[in-house]
Amino acid sequence: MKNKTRMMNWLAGSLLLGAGLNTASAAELPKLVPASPAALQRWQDMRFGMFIHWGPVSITGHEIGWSRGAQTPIAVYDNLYKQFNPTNFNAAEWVQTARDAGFKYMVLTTKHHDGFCLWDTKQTDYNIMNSPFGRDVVKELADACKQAGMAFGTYHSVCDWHHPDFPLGSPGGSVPKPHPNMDRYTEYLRAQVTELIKNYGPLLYMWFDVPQQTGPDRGIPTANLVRSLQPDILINNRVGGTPADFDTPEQTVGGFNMDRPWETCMTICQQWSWKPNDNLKSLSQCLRTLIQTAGGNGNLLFNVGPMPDGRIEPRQVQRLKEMGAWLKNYGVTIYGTRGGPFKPGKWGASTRIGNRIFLHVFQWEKGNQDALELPAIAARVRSARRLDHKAPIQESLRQADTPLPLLQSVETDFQQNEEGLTVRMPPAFQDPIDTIVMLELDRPAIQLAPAKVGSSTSSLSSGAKAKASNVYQNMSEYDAGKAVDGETETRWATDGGTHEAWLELDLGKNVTFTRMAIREWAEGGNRIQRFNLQFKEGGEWKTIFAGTTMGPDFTKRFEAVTARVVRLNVLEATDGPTIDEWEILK
Ligand code: H79
Repeated sequence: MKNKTRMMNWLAGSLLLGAGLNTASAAELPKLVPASPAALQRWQDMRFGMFIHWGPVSITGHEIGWSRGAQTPIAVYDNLYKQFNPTNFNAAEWVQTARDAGFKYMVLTTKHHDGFCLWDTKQTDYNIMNSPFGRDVVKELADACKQAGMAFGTYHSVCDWHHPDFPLGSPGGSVPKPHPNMDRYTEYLRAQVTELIKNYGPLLYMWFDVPQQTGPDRGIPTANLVRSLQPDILINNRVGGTPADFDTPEQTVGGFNMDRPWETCMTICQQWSWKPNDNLKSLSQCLRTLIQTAGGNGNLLFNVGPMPDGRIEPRQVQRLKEMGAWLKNYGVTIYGTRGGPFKPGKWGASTRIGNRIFLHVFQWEKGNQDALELPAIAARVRSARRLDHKAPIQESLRQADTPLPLLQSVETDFQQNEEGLTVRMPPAFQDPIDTIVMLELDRPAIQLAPAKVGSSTSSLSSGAKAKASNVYQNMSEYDAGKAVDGETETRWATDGGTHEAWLELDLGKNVTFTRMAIREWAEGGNRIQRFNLQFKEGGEWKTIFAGTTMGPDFTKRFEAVTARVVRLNVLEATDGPTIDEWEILK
């Protein structure tokens, strides 16, 4: 969290810095030549790309660019290339790994902030041809991609903390250089971009990064140069001074957006370049990230950092293979689809294509473990089928009217009325990572308005009037309402040493409910030892349920109760009871 805030501040700072340097008025600014809509859609259809951060820095195991002048002294960092000899590098092998993982495109760091170039550039000697390896890595990869029908793109850092003309240096672009010349540097950058497109293209896109000192007066002409060299190329929003073609949320899944293309870039471990024993994401994390991204209508650019010997770390290859195995079966629900109409959330995500919606369910209803309640959509659901992949689904499934072979899907119970859609799934058929249900509609799914799942519609207690016997230090930050504000990050808390307490909700009118889900604050441990849940009837409290410990995952189903006022009585607690969220459900 802290790191993210730091990163945001840093990014905002560098953007301001770039904008501040722009002295031209808006009227004089060059206009960006727009992207080809067809090229944008082709790229969006790919959905899943492989990002590769590599260079001599992999020898140290520290972060590319950022470790220069930090963990590694500049004089040491800048000489690493003299030892860089990745003799096990095999472009065809990387591309095979990418194919097996289900990636549709590959993007390599041609030059990161450290300025080292992975291709045979004529613009500087600081490049791979002068390492003991002496092979043009960009060329070999671009060729291998072409051969395999894999799209190829380049990451190219706008800032260059190594180049003497670039005004800022290491560590982290924080140190001014003695003789900067931004005009000359811009020429250098454009000459390199030209080499990349002319000698290694056509490229899927150019992914620029960290446009320090680069406002629209420099960024837009660079983008237009790129476009003039290859009209159907795409450009990300970090070329400087222009959002260009797509947004690039970094290390976080982007927000649902049907209007503006976006691509999340994220590392398979924690570092961009290789780090020994880095924390590898679980298969569930990897797949759910991809699903949430596609469900939000974005692409995922998933990063690996190859080792100094030229191989991608075997455990990373293994994880990628697992993703590929899943995509072989379920790729039909990702590639070529668009996000929505149900917005991604904790519950899961949805994608759509033709007359179909694919529900990817991560979490079934609390206290109603076999159901998912979805908001109303303006289409009739003809059938709901669980994709059950003993056998791979065929590409033909992507046509809306293709009947599904029975082996590959199983009819699923669902109900649709004006209020919404309920899908039921016996727990035995729920997949621990992702249960996929295909809905067949009576019209094209893309027409449907985006709809939010859960919260306001499902919890009858959201926004209820709440009061409590005790609030921690009487602080509004911990008041009773925090248990029904729909946010698990906020909580109702009581003073330290409190052993008994109550929390009362006024739901505004009589409502009927059959379930409750309560999250006791996990970090406090199981403080609640004995409690009951009550409702008021004719001025008297009646008990719905009495329990002992509660914990962060308490759910209860009961005979329907109709009431307006309910309360939680904590009768015994080891320390002050505190509740993240109390949901009352139909
Ligand atoms: O190439 C990757 C990053 O090196 C680059 N973009 C991706 C694709 C990037 N450049 N700037 N930033 C990311 C944002 C700044 C992140 C930072 Fe940090 C957080 C700088 C200091 C704290 C990450 C963590 C780098 C050093 C520590």
